[in-house]
Amino acid sequence: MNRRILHIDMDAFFASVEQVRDPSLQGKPLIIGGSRDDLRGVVSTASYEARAFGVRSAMPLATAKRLCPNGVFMRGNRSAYAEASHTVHKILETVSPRVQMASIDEAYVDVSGSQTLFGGDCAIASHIKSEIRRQTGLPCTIAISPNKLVSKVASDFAKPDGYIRIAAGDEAAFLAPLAVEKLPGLGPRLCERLNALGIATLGELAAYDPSLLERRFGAHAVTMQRRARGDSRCEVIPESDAKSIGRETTFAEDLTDWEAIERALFRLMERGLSALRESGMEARSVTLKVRYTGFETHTHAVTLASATSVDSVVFAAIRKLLPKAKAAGRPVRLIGVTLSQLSRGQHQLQWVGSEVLEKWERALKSIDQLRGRHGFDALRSAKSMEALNGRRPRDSDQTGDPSE
Ligand code: TTP
Ligand code: MG
Repeated sequence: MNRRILHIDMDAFFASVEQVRDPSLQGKPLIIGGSRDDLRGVVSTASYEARAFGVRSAMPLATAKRLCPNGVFMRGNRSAYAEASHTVHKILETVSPRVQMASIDEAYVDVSGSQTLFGGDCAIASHIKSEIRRQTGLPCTIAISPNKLVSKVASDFAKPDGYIRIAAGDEAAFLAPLAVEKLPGLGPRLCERLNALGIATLGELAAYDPSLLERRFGAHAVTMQRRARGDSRCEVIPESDAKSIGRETTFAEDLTDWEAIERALFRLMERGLSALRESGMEARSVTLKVRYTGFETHTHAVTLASATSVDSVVFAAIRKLLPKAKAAGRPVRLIGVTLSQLSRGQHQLQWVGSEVLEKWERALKSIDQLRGRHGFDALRSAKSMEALNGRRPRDSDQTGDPSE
């Protein structure tokens, strides 16, 4: 089947919402994140007029003030952004039921089945863009290609207020002239190493001798080259499809050593949480599953105060469940963890004004990127790291219904 995946990203989202709320701000350099005198804050986003002065997201407000002394500075209004995001989500669902909100202002839509109804990619994009303008007044950029990866890169390329379409078979040619930095998952350090090999563009990366690349980057080289050619098979996962994310492992022999069991458990949790963040979601419920010798299986669940994808919060919750599992005093055959009561992207609303959470988000994001590049074991918490030194258990991943 000819897959067509749409990626949409709102332009200068928070700033654009403010410009609609107060039209006198239109055409002005607008900086969201804090007041002009806020010495400690950072820029959430800036209007394209402010970007012309070099202002960027995550930059200290003090720097933004220096670069753009005549800019308008504002703290921002979370509920207005949430409302606009919700309206966009609803509009996207009128085009296809397969909508995955990837962040507050970004989504993927599988429009493969909507082609005949709307009359093709251009008609779909044009319908969405004009409906969003009509209902919210906001500009956005849309890309449609055979997969999520190429569409994500392409929409960035077409910003602002743009539309771009990449036909099946043209993925590699589209990516070829772009700098390696443009491919999600290739961070600055890795790009430096690629540049040092004389690889500056994605075309050069795709054409590089695979065995030489593998010598430098290990097994990850294959994935890197595949992605550089625009080959990616990730599915669009609508919120309603993902009810839980579970990870479990069966030990080669039944274990009584709880130190070893816990190490395996923490490793599984890291993997589950990483998958959760990758799909842009958060969990409110954590379930510990233990199967003892003889197949008797117990589950212990805890509901968190609020949904999260932050490792330390989930680790703390599961630690409280461990004494119950140990109390049985029996050898353990299988251990597992399930994250459920999933919701999408709520944490991003808390970005405004929560510096601590923002730092966590960034740290976890860069960890996930490193894992994407060098394999999951590239970065591990000290606790789960020790699991590698012992036997390597058989892990299994499941995403499905928690009631199974
Ligand atoms: P982005 O889509 O990355 O940025 P943007 O929509 O402002 O601009 P564009 O897509 O046109 O390049 O992020 C969406 C919103 O998320 C952004 O408007 C504000 C918020 N945000 C932060 O609060 N801090 C950040 O560091 C980033 C990158 C975004
Ligand atoms: Mg955006």
